[in-house]
Amino acid sequence: MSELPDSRPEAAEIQRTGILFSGIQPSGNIHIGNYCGAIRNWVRLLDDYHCIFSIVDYHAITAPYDPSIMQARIRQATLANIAAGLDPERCLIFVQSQVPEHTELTWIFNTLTPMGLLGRMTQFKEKSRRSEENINVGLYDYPVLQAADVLLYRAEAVPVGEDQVQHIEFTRDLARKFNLRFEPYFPEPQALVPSSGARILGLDGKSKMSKSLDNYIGLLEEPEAIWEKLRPAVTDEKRIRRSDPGEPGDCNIYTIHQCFSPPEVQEWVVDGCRSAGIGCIDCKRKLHEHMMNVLDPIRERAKELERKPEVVDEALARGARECRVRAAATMEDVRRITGLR
Ligand code: AQP
Repeated sequence: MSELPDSRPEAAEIQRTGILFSGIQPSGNIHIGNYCGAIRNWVRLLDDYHCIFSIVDYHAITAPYDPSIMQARIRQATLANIAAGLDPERCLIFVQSQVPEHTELTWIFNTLTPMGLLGRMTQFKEKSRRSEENINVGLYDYPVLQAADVLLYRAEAVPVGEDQVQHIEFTRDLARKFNLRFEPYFPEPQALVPSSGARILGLDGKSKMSKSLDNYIGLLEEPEAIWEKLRPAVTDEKRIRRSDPGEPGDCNIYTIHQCFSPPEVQEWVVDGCRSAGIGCIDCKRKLHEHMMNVLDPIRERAKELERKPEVVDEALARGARECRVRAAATMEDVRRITGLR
């Protein structure tokens, strides 16, 4: 796993090498956890790699969902990502289920995967605890499909939040196993995690901010709605009175500051919190101001994209077209290597 610095080289120094792949589930509203942990880095890396991003609908259906709104969610996830900076001229964006080779490669990888390993995956254990009545095989097999997503494009880099690192390590092991069992073919991809924002907690300050839990701030929410959520959000729980000193390292609000606020504001938070010179509401007001500096232009671009649906349509059509060609080529090789053709 490598850590991404918060700044990136000048465009002139950049040479595109290798393939980068990452995905996002259309399982609800894209939130600032997705932005800080993943999308922000995807945008930074656009010129460094040949980038492929997927709206992973096969993954999303492993949790209970309403089929009548799935297409709207897919569109909304695509639109939010483009608005956040995924320029479709500089990367491919496609819907996973439009490239059926993802599930074909999953089957082959299933035959190389010990069952016990999948049962021990953190995400599987957490999600099955949350929805006891729907612990389906898809949820169990999620990491294998994710490995197929990445390796179908022979990607070398996978920028993700902290929660997905275990799955990328599993992907590396699977690539190695395939290469040893058959012949060297797949690269062993690297997880790229941001140095700040890799794990944003929900507004409850307990579990990870998630689309499927009602604990998130949506990337495209209006400023007033965001303030209404931010104001009561949990901070360092040891800070009960305004006069109690706090510890920013134990506060989710400070973690979010690290993604949105400049260094001098972060210092102001650390000093003010530890000395009780500022209160939590002062800290949140400042965060809101700096979040809006980043989110206002994203929200404006999203509104513009809503008026131009052809931008999303064309991006997804081109993404599917080009990814089908790449996926078909990999599967030709894989069928030959595994003796299926
Ligand atoms: N809270 C988070 N902090 C930092 N990064 C996060 N990511 C997700 N939540 C956080 C990163 O966002 C990318 C896309 O995530 P995903 O949609 O594939 O799945 P997820 O991790 O399961 O996201 P959610 O929001 O929690 O969805 P649900 O509720 O449907 O399970 C990934 O790179 C992830 O690391």
